[in-house]
Amino acid sequence: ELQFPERLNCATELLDRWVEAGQGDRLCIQGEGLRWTYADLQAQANAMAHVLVQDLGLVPGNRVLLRGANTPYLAACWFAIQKAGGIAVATMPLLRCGELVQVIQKAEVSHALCDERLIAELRSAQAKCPTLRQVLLFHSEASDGLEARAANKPGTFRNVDTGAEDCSLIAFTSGTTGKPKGTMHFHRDVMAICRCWPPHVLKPLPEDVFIGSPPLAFTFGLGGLLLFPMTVGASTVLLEKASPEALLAAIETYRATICFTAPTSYRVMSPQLGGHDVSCLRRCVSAGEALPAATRALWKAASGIELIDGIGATELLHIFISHEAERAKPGATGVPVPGYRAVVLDDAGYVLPAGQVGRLAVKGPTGCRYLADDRQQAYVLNGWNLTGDAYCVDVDGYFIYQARTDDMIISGGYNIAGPEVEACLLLHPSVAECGVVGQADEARGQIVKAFVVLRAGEVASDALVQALQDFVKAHLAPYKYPRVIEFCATLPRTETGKLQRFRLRENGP
Ligand code: 3UK
Repeated sequence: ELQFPERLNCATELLDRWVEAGQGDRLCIQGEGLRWTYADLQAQANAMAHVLVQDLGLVPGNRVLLRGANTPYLAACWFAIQKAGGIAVATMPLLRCGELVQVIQKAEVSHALCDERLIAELRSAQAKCPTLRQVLLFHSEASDGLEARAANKPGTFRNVDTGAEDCSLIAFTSGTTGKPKGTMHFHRDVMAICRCWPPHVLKPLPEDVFIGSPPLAFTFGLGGLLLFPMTVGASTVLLEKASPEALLAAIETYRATICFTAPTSYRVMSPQLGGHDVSCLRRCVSAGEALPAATRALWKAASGIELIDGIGATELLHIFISHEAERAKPGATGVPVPGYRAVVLDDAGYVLPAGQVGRLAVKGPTGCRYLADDRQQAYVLNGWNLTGDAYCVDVDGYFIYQARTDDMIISGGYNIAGPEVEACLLLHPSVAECGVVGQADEARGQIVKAFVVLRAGEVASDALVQALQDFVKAHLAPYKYPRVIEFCATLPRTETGKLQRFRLRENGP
């Protein structure tokens, strides 16, 4: 059981603590040519907190929209909000006006801090958002921008004495269907994720240099690229653009040691590793979607590093099933992270024995609290979080991912998990990326359809279709083979690297 004091502010714990301990000179954040120590970040956040309180009239409990690509300034804004007792509502940089309106209305946002380069969509949203009283630009040279205002403010600030159960952030799910859901997380939740997965699984050192692609608006990025390095006094590199190519180059430039990104990014980086010196890397973390065994093998062969897989969810804030690098099992996500329990349930809610596929249920120090949303009842049952994933447990207690429960393909009475067929196709030397979905079929209800991106130099042909079908039949139960294969140049993915199966089902690639 994790214990927290009744009063707790995550900015005090993660940021101020280091300065108070005489470690303010340690390197904390790099990016955009900046190199901030812990003391630098603290001074920035303190001055910004004064701006929030004095100039914008922020009071504890106000919800503050944050909008920007990953930069040191965005991180300083995040901590300024925590210091002032506000609630951070970070948004993905690519969100459009309509999506911003939904977030602002749902979270009753009163203040916004927005990177000047992303202001256009927010300005159009503002007209439809009466709760939004104050919008301040950061990363800006404007005379009334955040930097200009912060320049006249003191570098010290007395953090608001927040309660451990006061809300620290509202994270929105990247939901592919329905309206976006806001998930509330308390200051103690922020500290809880820092005490579970990092010390037991990642085991970072104070010398580590973290890097990666997920936006800080995605809790995978917030934890991996900001909270976790600061838990041990390590440093982080925030990249505004983190395409696989840019990430690879940055790993080399910054001599990064711990990398966070999605499986697809490891697949794209693997063949390009030869052109870079990435001997600095010691840990690589994959999350966001299932890690196929072929991708684990590809990255290991290219870099020598065993990927650490982990399943997390916005509802649970961070990773709850994972494995230490030394305990990797190809095809398995891992075991419950210390602090969490996980079981696989049948439809009636009974725990299933090893080998049987059912619904994943998770319980731990963090959990789902949807903001004013009746979908809460469906996600949490008797304290167990139902993530919407189909899993089975093997005889060693490892959790094996199958599919999102609503992505299971039912063909001719068989249940088929698309990701299993994808993992198989990825073992074929011609395949770079693939997505497998169900296609409506009169005779079978659904049939298995694969969208395949070929590796450089490979050519699409009927013979290759046949070869891929035979390949699947030889590795998996033959009824799982894709009856239709369509070749394409790219697959539709979210900003977080997730395959958008609904788009494949509806419109194809
Ligand atoms: C899927 C995975 C298999 C799974 C996230 C790490 O992805 C994160 O949060 P989201 O709310 O999505 C949650 C859903 O994504 N998923 C994520 N990781 C894996 N499936 N293997 C994995 N390793 O369907 C899950 O229910 O966007 C990931 C940390 C924080 C996060 N928020």
